[in-house]
Amino acid sequence: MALLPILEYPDPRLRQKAHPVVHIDQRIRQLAQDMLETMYDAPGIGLAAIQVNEPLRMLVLDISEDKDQPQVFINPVLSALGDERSSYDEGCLSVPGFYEPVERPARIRVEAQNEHGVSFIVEADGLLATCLQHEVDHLEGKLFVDYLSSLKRERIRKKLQKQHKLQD
Ligand code: GNR
Ligand code: NI
Repeated sequence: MALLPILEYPDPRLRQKAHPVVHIDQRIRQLAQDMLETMYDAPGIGLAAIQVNEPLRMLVLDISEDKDQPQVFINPVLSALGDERSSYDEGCLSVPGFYEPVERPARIRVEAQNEHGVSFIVEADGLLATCLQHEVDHLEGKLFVDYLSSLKRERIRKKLQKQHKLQD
């Protein structure tokens, strides 16, 4: 098991488009376990591989209260169900310390494979729908700050860049 370092905005590596996972093998299962450990440690409710500098189309999440329901999504395909939208205060482990409301489709469907290569389908609303859309955005190099005004986004970018300079 290993804790992996999480890339932080505005790191350009977060803007890569992630590649499909071709073989779901032991390396991928180990990465999923390390991502879950990193997510629980942070703590967060989701984590995309690109956030730990692995540009692969996979994500982990656990929105359960007791943090005992880990889920692994490999090569997820997401679609909106209906036109209803809902707003949720979003944060991101790659944008630490900032929370802003983001409006997204309220109900979605995701088809993916688990860490054993078994395909499954999830229909979601509420927090799970928000989290899955946030994670699948990461696979496209997209961050929740991209939905904010350029003024808010620039303010966040400058604050984080200043923190990173102080850390170096
Ligand atoms: O831990 C997280 N919390 C969260 C809260 C509201 C909406 C989305 C999220 S995902 C985030 C973890 C993360 O950055 N995943 O990419
Ligand atoms: Ni995130």
